[in-house]
Amino acid sequence: MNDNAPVTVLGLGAMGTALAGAFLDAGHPVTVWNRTAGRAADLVARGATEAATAAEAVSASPLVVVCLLNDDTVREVLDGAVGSLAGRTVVNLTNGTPRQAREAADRAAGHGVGYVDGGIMAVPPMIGTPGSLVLYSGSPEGFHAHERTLGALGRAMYLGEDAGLAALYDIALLSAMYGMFGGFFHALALTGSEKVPATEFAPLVAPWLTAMMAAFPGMAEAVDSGDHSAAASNLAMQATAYVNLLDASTDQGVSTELVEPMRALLDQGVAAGLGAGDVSSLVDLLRTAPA
Ligand code: FVH
Repeated sequence: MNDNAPVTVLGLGAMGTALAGAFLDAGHPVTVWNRTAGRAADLVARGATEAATAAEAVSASPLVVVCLLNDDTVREVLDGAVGSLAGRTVVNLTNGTPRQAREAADRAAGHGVGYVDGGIMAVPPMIGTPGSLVLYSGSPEGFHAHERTLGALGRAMYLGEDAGLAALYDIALLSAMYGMFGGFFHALALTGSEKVPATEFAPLVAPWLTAMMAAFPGMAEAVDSGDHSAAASNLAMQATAYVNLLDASTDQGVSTELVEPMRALLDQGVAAGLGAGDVSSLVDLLRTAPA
């Protein structure tokens, strides 16, 4: 596909609007559709064509990028346009689960549609900038035919033919993000209990987390090898110190709901005889079903 390949975008929320804008900036003819009329005005002023129905929008391009609220919404909209979809590639950038992505790929295959699932690791203002990463998996033909066009959105990483992989990576990265947010919010509640302004404390957090993140590669190696014996800060010591985090929170009038689960997991690690090793062994305890 060349730089002028037409693209259709279904869904003009904050993200869909950013995606359509990036395609326009890259010189693509863009057709857009949104359930609620009126959200396309700025894009139309920039050169996009607004379709009256999803089916009409789909008919305009070989590549159909979908960015709607959730999987139910995607199913509803694509079902309504199914007569126009055969022979086209759908790239679904709506957040969802691996199971939903695999089911969508199966449904698409049944209608002769190439299906690529995606996970956007960016917020709308980042789309089209070097900091934007978009994960893809699913139809290799569909992805490679449109890889250059999709490059307008940010760095494109193709994870393989299994349509569920992009959603798996996406959800895993979001899990890491929400864990970080949870820790940050708890820390601000603690310091705030003594009237420390959040703006005064917050600048200490990023350098501390950055220093701790240096341990990630070693922990990942330990998880892959199953050898958690190399521990600069052993699990049993951390389980003991962690009690202070909970006690201090209670003393300061701060809820422990965000930090309790880690205490339970550390205690489980000690009970399982993992105390002398690294905390990376806790990953194994989180697996409740065979991988
Ligand atoms: N925004 C972000 O920071 C994140 C970044 C990572 C990826 N997510 C996911 O992207 C999907 C869309 O997110 P969004 O930010 O565009 O969301 P909204 O601004 O709320 O827009 C929602 C669009 O979905 C349409 N919609 C909702 N329900 C229906 C329906 N029943 N039928 C048809 N369309 C529907 C809605 O249309 P309207 O309300 O304007 O008529 C918007 O176009 C999402 O999966 C994020 O998790 C974003």
